Amino acid sequence: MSAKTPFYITTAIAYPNGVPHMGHAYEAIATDCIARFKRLDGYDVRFLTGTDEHGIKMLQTAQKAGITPAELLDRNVPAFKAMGPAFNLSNDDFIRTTEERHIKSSQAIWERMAANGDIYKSTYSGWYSVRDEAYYAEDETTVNDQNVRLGPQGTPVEWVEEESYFFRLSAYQQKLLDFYAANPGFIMPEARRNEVVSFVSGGLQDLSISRTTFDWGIPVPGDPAHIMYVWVDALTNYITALGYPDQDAELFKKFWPADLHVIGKDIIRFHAVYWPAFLWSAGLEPPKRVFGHGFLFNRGEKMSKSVGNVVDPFGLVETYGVDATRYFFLREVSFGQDGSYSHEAIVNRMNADLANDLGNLAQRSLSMISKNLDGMVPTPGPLSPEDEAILALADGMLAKAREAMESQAIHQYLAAVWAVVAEANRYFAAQAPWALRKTDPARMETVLWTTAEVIRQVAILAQPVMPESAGKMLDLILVPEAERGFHTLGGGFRLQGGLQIPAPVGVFPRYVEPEAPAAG
Ligand code: ME8
Repeated sequence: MSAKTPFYITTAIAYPNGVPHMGHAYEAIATDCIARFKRLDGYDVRFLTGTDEHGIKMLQTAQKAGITPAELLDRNVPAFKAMGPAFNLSNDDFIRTTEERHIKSSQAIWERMAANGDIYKSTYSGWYSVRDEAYYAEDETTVNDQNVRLGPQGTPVEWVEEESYFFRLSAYQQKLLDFYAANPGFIMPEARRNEVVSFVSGGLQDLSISRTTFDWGIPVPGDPAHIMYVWVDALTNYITALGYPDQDAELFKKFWPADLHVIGKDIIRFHAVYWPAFLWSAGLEPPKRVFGHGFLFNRGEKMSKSVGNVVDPFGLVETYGVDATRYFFLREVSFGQDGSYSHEAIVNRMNADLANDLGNLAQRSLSMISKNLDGMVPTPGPLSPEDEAILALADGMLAKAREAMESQAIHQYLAAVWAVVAEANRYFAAQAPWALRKTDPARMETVLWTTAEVIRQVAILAQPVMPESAGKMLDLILVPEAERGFHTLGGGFRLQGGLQIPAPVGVFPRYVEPEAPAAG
């Protein structure tokens, strides 16, 4: 049995009613970065992503295209799966809600909730947003100047009236409020928690959890005229993938409750209100944390398939490369807040932070080792206060990064690492090892060793955000696979002198604008 602490992390499962947009890729990249960080920090990580394939939105999109929902899935799901290799995602599983394992699991959780007395049949009449796949109370809607009624997310709502099963959500109001109070870290960031607490404090209505007017969904056990409300089925994906309803399944025992559901801020209510209530009703524990990240805007506008201003995430990777794309979004956008991006902003980060600050520092210091020391990593002599100072900063990065990542502040973890990169550049310039070559070669060796040791620690810490490039940097200084974990950070471990390293190759290409075609 492994002694590692388990860590279960998930993304939302996307609706494949179109191809993936940058918002989907952003969520996947951020979640992947957290998963990789935890793995390198010694956790036994399980990372799940997938697609949410039922519901009226999927059905209507298919109908509009003149195809069946199954054909719509065949068209779009491959693109969601292709995000894995394109963005270098390290997910352990990819769940599709049309899979047999999931149908079984959704019906099982329904039966448990029913057995607990939380499900009853009645008639629903109220507002429904197909785009959000959400029911809204009348006082959450507004009517715009074109006389269209909109839900709180700005999407149109329609009047629904049909026989429906209900979940006794109202019975869980106090339990939820007590739970939020006892677990202040359950909903993050704080602004999201406040929203949810105020929503729940305002009173909870029982929730309609089945539909009869279409059939693209999972049949309700014992009453197949009803299909489950898509969110009952969607949320259940997180336990299906661990083997539910088999609660003795190895994965379930090890990984439930989940440590972290990473989702967008628009779907906090489903995860922080409905989901814990469903789980309690079924006799299961709620997840430990729900993190609602912000929205990405391209030139200031929210991207969505329905609005049509989607920027193809695969195109970004082709243009800038996977690691620069990952780095840009995770460094530039404060995780939890909205962010925007543009070509200029990406190129700026790529050239300034990656090619100049980190890439040049590695290239200049390692090529000096290559040229002046025949590629032999030097053994340091006595350390000067300047060497001690930069090493202390490098040794301090892990604690700062961990602290930031405790609250999913990915941008702060990266800022802490790049602050050391900036300081290492100042150190390198001030020590001027190229000048020491003639005057004090022993001192030059110490400066080059110190710089290489800082680069080693930076590269190890850069792996979660840029797995490929950081790996290449570690290859340059011959760090073996077993020494790439965070246990080698913080000063208890040092780069050994005497290694024969290859001549460095550039790891971070500079972005150069393609030349305009010559006139004439
Ligand atoms: O909500 N910027 O699916 P979805 C950042 N199937 N994130 C964005 C975004 C943007 N512009 N647009 C969407 C669903 N997202 C459900 C989830 S989970 C059991 C079921 C995020 O395809 C969004 O917030 O509409 C969500 O977390 C994810 O992308 C999938 O959105």
